[in-house]
Amino acid sequence: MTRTILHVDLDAFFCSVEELERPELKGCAFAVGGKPDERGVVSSASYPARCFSIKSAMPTARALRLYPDLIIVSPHHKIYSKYSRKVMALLFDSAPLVEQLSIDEAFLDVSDDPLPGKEIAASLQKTIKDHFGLPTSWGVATNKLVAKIASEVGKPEGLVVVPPGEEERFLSPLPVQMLWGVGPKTCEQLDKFKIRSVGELAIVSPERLKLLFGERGLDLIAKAKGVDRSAVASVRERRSISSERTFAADVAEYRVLDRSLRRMSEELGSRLRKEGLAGSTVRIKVRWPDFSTITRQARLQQPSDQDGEIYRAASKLFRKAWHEGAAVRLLGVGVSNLGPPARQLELFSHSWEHDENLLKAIDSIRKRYGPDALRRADSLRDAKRTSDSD
Ligand code: DCP
Ligand code: MG
Repeated sequence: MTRTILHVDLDAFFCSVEELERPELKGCAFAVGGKPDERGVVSSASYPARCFSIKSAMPTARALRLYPDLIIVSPHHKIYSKYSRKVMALLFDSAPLVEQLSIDEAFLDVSDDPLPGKEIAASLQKTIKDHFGLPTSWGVATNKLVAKIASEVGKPEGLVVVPPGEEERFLSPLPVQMLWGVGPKTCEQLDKFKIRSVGELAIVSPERLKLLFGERGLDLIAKAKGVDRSAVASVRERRSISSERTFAADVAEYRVLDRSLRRMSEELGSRLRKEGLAGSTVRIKVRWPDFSTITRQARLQQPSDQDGEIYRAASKLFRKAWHEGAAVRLLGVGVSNLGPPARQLELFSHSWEHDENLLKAIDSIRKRYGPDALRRADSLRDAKRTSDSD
């Protein structure tokens, strides 16, 4: 059966919310992000700012060099979450299968709806604009891969429909990096063989690509042909939570880096417990002074919401990725594969209960007196050297 999948992504999300709160920003070149003198980065760039090549993840200082009159707005994460929840609630009420991908994007499977996908998307686009004042872009296709790319292509306030059978033709002229799973590294490798467009990738012989990328090569060809059978998994909850720190000055001291990992793990554990979630994958992110970034991840034996377990996994990953004296610009810890905590399994064999009561007490103190009210003694020292960029 041919499926009808919609993908929606809010346009310049953080900026659009700021415009609602401060209408004088409308039409201006501005960016939501951290301060340039604290080595902040751009989270979201308004479309007028994008005319100056300013984009997400770029250091604010660099964005200001590109356009010195750029307005920098400090982020207000609580308000963005509030708007995100409202939009997502509307989407969850509008289709039987909805998969929230991030704070501002989701897939909807409307295969069983008698209305054409284009009409459903147009109507939701209008409702979101009228009710919440937020612009969105929509992609309509027979699968998630193509729908996501279609919404990207139409930005801002686009609605791009790829009819059944047109997937490969639609993707063909686009650059390979628009395909899911084609990161800078893969792109670089493909570029060596002069494979730059999706169409060029689609016609490479499977044997050749298998030699280059192993089994993944075949998956790449399938993607380039617009084939994707993955289902819209109706998950409302968040898929991962993370915390990052950009150091005010690069840090090469293991003691300080490790302490930072511990603080972030404590923060994640707290957030997980607050939401009644546990994660079974722990990830670290390390950005070096030249901006190259690595991520490493490990699976836990069972889902956890415990600071100590997150920290131990993160610390182990970090020790493998880092070598003595290497300076670090940014450090991050994330937990994914979220679900309910599986702690009851261990109830009789471990000191969880003790830990859990202790952690509950810590959480309630932090709730009343702020996140810094209670910390492990060793995560307090050098705290001043870091600035949050979560
Ligand atoms: N975000 C962030 N840091 C990044 C990327 C994104 O903080 N490196 C945040 C800010 C964005 C929001 O997530 O507003 C959504 O990310 P998108 O990639 O969808 O970017 P935008 O919504 O800002 O722009 P677009 O119109 O391209 O979707
Ligand atoms: Mg967006």
